[in-house]
Amino acid sequence: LERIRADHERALREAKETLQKLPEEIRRDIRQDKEKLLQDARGGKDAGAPGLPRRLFRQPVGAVGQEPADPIVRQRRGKIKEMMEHAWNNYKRYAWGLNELKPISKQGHSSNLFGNIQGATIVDALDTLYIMEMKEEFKEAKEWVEKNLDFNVNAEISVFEVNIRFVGGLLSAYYLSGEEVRQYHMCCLIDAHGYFLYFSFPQHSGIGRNWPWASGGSSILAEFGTLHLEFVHLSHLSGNPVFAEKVMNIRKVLNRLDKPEGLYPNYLNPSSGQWGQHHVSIGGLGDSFYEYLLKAWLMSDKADEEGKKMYYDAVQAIETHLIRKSSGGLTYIAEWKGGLLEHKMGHLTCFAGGMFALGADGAPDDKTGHHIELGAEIARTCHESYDRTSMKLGPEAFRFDGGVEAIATRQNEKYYILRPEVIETYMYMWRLTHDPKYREWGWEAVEALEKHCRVDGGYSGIRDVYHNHENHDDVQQSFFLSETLKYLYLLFSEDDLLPFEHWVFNTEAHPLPILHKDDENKEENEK
Ligand code: DMJ
Repeated sequence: LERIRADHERALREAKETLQKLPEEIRRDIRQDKEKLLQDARGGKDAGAPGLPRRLFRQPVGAVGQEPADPIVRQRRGKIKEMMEHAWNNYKRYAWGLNELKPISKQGHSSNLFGNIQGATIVDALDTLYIMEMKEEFKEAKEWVEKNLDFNVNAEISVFEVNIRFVGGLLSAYYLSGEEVRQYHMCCLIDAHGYFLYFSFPQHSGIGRNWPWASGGSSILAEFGTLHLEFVHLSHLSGNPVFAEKVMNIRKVLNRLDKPEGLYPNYLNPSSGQWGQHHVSIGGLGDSFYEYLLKAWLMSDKADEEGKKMYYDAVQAIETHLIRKSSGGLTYIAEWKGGLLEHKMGHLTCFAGGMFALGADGAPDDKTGHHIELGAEIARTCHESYDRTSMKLGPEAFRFDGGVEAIATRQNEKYYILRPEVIETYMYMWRLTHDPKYREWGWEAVEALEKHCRVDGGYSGIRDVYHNHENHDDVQQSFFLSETLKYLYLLFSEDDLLPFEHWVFNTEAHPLPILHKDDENKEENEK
């Protein structure tokens, strides 16, 4: 506690000093810090060329796949690529270089999640452009990144969003495309390194603050628990273990804490180290924490035993306390509020179907089949949540109480903002079972997106999916290009495109390579 207090005081002192500086002085300091970081990452003054990774680039497996053999599947996949072209071309035309597009008003859209960092759609879309073989577009996106992407900003950002979209997006683009952009991407990552240490770990040199609404100044489970995949790769590429160490420490603290009924509350107070309100959710505020436990284990080529144990223990507790079956036979994941269940499931929670199926293979006590089954049941429920609306697109949250099942009852839960989670689950279920219904359900979503979300200027979210007429929200979210369209494309691709034996997807659908033990050993021996 004393150390934390001293660190806070130091951060406050530094903040005060910073506030007294002129903007040019702040920019100069940032530049100097950055140069120092670059130098440290290179291993001292004279080592290596600027920004080059320490590791040799390995040709990725399955960065580009074969054409689907079935003509209908081929044609459907072609249609999804055309959707990507429509989204991209309109972003390019009306909002180039800005974070997102307003497809109705045909101008840029800025959200405060990224501070004044710009270009979220470009960075989020890089890898989708690459795997869809949109070569020209990838080239122009890459050039924009080289010339314009600037983390040299003095602003408040969401660590979570910038990590999953920008750091994840740049890492994937690097791992997929290699040589071409290696030098620059590595520079960007080193940029991100520095500022991530600033933002995520205030005890080092920056200032961090929590969301004012989060249970008494608490930090949020899905935010501090969704850094592992990216940070492990930052350490892997730079040779600097500090990034992985930091995030593994977060995990250790969580592992040691007492958990109510084995569940992880969404809020943790960073000063007291105690849980805040005992709210548990596999949707917003909790979701990707569970996802990253599983995927960290998979990404480590199944070496990360701590991640594995925490994941399967958590799933056990979720099954016991949160998963329920409705009287109509739909399996859903409720929210837990201090022991009481709220029988509501968010669109965000629908990702869990894919997660259960992906983790099925390693499930303890012969539960592989059971976890696949759980994934299939969640997929079915989420499909119902789409099917029971007029527009065949799912609401933000749906309920299983007051006589309804899989239907949104509150006006403020009826919107659809181009989210990917249901399609993500179809993609995992398809890859892992090859049951054709998942492609059919995915195609239903394509038809609904085309009918209701496509407008002249791109794709827009919908304010009420139970209405017969669209009321557009006028935002083309960057995750529509990075996730929704990518998962659809993968659903209609052969399994050789980004095969699961070689890649894991971060929570924004950016593929990161599995760090195979054999490759690591080979590299060690070659040194
Ligand atoms: C994405 O940014 C990520 O999938 C995140 O984990 C949750 N929400 C959005 C999309 O819905």
